[in-house]
Amino acid sequence: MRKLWINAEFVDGGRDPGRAINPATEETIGEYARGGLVQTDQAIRAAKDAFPSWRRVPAGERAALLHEVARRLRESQEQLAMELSLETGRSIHKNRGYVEWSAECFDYYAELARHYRGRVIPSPEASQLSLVLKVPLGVVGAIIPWNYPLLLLVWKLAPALAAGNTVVVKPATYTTWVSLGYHRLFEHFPPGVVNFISGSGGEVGEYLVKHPDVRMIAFTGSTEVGQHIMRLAADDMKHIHLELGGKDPLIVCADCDLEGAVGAAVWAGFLNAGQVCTSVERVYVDREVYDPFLDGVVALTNKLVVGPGTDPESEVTPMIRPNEREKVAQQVQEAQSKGALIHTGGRIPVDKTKGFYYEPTVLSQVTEEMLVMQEETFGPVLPVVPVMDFEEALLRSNHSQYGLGATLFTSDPKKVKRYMEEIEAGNVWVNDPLVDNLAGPFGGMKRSGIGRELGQEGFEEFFETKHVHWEINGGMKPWWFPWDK
Ligand code: TAP
Repeated sequence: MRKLWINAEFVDGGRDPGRAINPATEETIGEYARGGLVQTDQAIRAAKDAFPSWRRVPAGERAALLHEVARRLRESQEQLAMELSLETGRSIHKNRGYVEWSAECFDYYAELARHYRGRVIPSPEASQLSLVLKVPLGVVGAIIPWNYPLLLLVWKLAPALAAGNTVVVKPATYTTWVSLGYHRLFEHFPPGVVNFISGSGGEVGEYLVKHPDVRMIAFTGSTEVGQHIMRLAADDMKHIHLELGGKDPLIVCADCDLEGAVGAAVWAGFLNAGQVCTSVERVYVDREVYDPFLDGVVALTNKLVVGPGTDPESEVTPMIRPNEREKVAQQVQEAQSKGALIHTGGRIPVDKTKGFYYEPTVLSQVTEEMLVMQEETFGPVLPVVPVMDFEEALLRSNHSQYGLGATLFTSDPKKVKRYMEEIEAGNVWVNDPLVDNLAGPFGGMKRSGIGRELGQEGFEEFFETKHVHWEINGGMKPWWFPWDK
C-alpha cells in the first residue's frame, strides 16, 4: 500500500485504504493510504519547520537538487509512464513524453533559480540603493487534478521549490496511488521541503486552503472549486493561483490548410478522451469550407483506435470514471433532443464491456444555447458550427464565460494579428493547437483562472515582492523633524 510522505517519512492514513482503479479494465491496480486532517496538519507543520533553512539554501545548491529530480524522472521514465497509463487510462506513448517534459521543467526552473532574485532599480539619490527583492512565500499548498497528475504537479512544484518555498501536495482522489509514488523523486531533499498527503478535496483540500500557515494555494481543477477556494483564501489574503476549466474554440478560415485543420480538430478534440483543459470544445468553420471540413473530421474520427492507454496503438483512451462519462452523455443527449445531429459516436462503444469508454463524437446543427456549447464538456465531443466569416467566428468564440485556450487556422496574417489581440484566451495557438512551451506562460482569462504557470511569469507567482530602499550614508535628512533643521 502506498503511504503519505511527510517530513521524509512514510505515514499511515488512519482510515481504510483507498483502491486505485484502472479506467480501461475497472480492475484494482493498488491501494493507497487515505489521510485526514491530522496528517494534513503534520505535513503543514513539517513544511513550515523546513522553510527557514530551505529558503537560505544557495541557488546553486537548490538548482543541483532540482536537476537531480529531472535525472530521476528520466531514469524511471518507463515505470512512471506505465503507472500513469494504469491509473489515468491515458496513452503510454503520450505519457513517456510527459515524463520527459516534466524532467525538462525541473531543469528549466533549476536554471531560472540560479539567475533570478529580483532587480536593481534607479534610486532618487546617489548615496542610495533601491532593489526589487523577490523572496519566497513560505508553505505552498499544491492541489492537483486527476487528468495530468504528474505534469500539472511539476508545473507547480518545480517553480515553487526553485523560488525557495516548501510544499504540501494534495493529489486528486482518482490519481492518489500514482501521486504517492512521486516521493521517490524528492528523497534527496531536506525533510519537510516536499510532502505528499491524500484525502478528499472537500475535507483535506479545504483544510489546506484555510490553514493559516499556508501562504499560497496553487490549484488546477474545475472553475466551481476554484471559485470556492478563492472565497476561502480571502480570509487570510493568501496568494492564489488558479488554473481552471475551459471551452476552447477552434476557428477554421476558408484560406487555411484544410487537411491540417481537420487533423488538428480531431487531435485537439479527442486527445486524452477530451479530458484536457485546453481540449477543442467548439469548432467555428467558414461556410465556404464547412462541408469538406465536416466530412474530413467524421472520416478521420471513424478511423481512430479506441482502446486502453497501455496499448501504444490506442488513440482514444477511456474516460476517468463512469460518472464523468455520464455528464458527457447527458450533454450529447440534451443537444440531440434540441436538434443536434450526431455524425459519429454519441454512445458507449458496443465492443467494450469493461472500461469507461465513450466513442469520439462529432456533432453538427448545434446552437449556442445547448449545454455542449456553453459548459465545459471534458469528454470526446466535437461540435462543428458553420459561420459566415472570421468576424462572426471571433465574436462567437469570445461569447463564453471561459477564456483558457483558442486556436485559429488561417494563412492570412491580418486575421492572425486581429485574433491574437482580441481573442479572450490566455493561450493562443495559430495553425497548431495544444502546444505548450516551458518558457511560455500558460493560464486563463475570465472564469478559466487567475495567474500563469510556466515561464518567468509562472516563477514570479511563487515569490513575495519587496521594494528595498537603502540609504548607505545614514544621518539626518533635511525633510525629517524638526522642519527647520
Ligand atoms: P476538481 O473536482 O476541481 O478537483 C481538483 C482538485 O481539487 C482535486 O485534487 C480535488 O480533490 C480538489 N478539491 C475538490 N474540492 C475541493 C475543495 N472544496 N477544496 C479544496 N480542494 C478541493 O477538478 P477535477 O475533476 O480533478 O479536474 C477536472 C477539472 O480541472 C476540469 O474542469 C478541467 O478543465 C480542470 N483542469 C484545468 C487545467 C488548467 S491548466 N486550466 C488543467 C487540468 C484540468 P478530490 O479529487 O479529492 O475531490
